[in-house]
Amino acid sequence: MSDSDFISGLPKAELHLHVEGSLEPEQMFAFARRNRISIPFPNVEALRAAYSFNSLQDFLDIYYQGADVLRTEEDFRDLALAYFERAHEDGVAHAEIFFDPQTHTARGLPFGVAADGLLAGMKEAEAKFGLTSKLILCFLRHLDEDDAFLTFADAEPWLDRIAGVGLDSSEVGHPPSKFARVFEAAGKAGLKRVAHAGEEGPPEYVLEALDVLHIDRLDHGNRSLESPELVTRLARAGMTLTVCPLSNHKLCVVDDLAAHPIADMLGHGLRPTINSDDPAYFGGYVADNYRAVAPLLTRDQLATLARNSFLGSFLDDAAVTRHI
Ligand code: ES4
Ligand code: ZN
Repeated sequence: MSDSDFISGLPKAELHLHVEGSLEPEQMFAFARRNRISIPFPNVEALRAAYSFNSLQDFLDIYYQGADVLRTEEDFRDLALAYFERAHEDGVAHAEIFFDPQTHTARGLPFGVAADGLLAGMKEAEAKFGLTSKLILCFLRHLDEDDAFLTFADAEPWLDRIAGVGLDSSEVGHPPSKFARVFEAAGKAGLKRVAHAGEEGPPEYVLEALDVLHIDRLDHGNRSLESPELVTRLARAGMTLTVCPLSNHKLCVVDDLAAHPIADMLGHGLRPTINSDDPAYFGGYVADNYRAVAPLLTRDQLATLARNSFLGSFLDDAAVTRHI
């Protein structure tokens, strides 16, 4: 069996997926047409050609602009369902997806347009593909904590359908400690907590995510490897890292996929998983991300990464056992 078939056939969970980052250029044009909005690119090819980034901020600028075509519940439902269909083809049995409500409420959309649309897509994906999912509300860290609290208040009627909170957007200059109080409130409300840390930011930001935000899972975490003490701590805690190889390459977090630290992470006793982050922007869905690092790994290690994805999920123990 080829590596590629082996990878597609591995049952896996996807734990780091920004649903707005699954908006394909073709879909962007289709939503723009249906909502009668113009896009500042003449066609799909020109848009795709703009997907060349030197940093996280370079990417975020175009990503927030792209999300402007999402206007209705149906848009969010269609977006989610298209992602789940593609993920299902890659052998994804369970997905925990991020959304950025502030990107949408700042444009005047009520919180429920995104939330109800995504929840409808999630329900349909379970019925159609048997693919289960959970929804994670991400706070934009370039905005202040008061704005995050307003968003958390908006989310109140939906909290029974939201598994956790996360923290994303521009990392450097916006340390996890900026969101200490809103993460504490989310914890008290019984939500799981995750945060992007150590993507571009230093190991100290990962420490803050652990000690101040009390995270249940670490998104990216690459720069943890610069601190042996932190690596030991993450390994001892059994902390799951949601690693995104194609994203790391496209955003220049790693210079060369052949030098991706995924094998080191496994070697140090960490619990990494493989994920696609923003597949429409970074050139591949989850199986493509496994394929990107497959030359660095044995088949046993690839299977360990897939198993880690269920162990690190927010599924209950019985469901995890059914999957692994
Ligand atoms: C993101 Cl790769 C990445 N990092 C931080 N925030 C994000 N939002 C969407 N993709
Ligand atoms: Zn991300």
